[in-house]
Amino acid sequence: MPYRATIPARRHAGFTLTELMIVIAVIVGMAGVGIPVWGSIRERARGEQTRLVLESVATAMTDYGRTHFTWRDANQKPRTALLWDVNADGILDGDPSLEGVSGYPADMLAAGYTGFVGLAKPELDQGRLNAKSQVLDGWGRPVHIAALDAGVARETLPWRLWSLGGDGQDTTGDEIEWARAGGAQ
Ligand SMILES: [Ca+2]
Ligand SMILES: [Ca+2]
Repeated sequence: MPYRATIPARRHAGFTLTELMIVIAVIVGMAGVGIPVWGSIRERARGEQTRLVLESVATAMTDYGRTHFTWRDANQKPRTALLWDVNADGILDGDPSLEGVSGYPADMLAAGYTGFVGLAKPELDQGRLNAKSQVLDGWGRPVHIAALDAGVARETLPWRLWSLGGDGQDTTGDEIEWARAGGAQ
């Protein structure tokens, strides 16, 4: 009987289709877990960045002391406005020299108003300012400000600084806030 060598069937190199599908399923599964986790870490970091920005702003405002800016308009009539939001749009003012055509009267600028950054000189990363020198939160949106009680003495005016939070909408519960109580300096 002639000898016939038996040669084992050659295994295919690389993955079979089933193995490939398992690998793809594992990668998809890991990505499904990893993307939300990464998203939540990023949101937490932005929130933390925002808290630091608000703290720097609040410190600079408190150190500066004054809460109102007074100037005379073109008719020499005295005018007074909340120092940090002279154009009353609810956004902490930056450098109004860049905004001369959008809500800042020339007579007010002539009287020395230079916005939050110019007046209080807060310790801020330049990346935290936009082209108008408005202060930005961790999501790159301008920081909001409001006086809490316009009826109290100007130098002890309570105010509230806040970021809209991750959703960019106000009064949705994720806002990050820094408030100064009335009477405190
Ligand atoms: Ca403003
Ligand atoms: Ca919100």
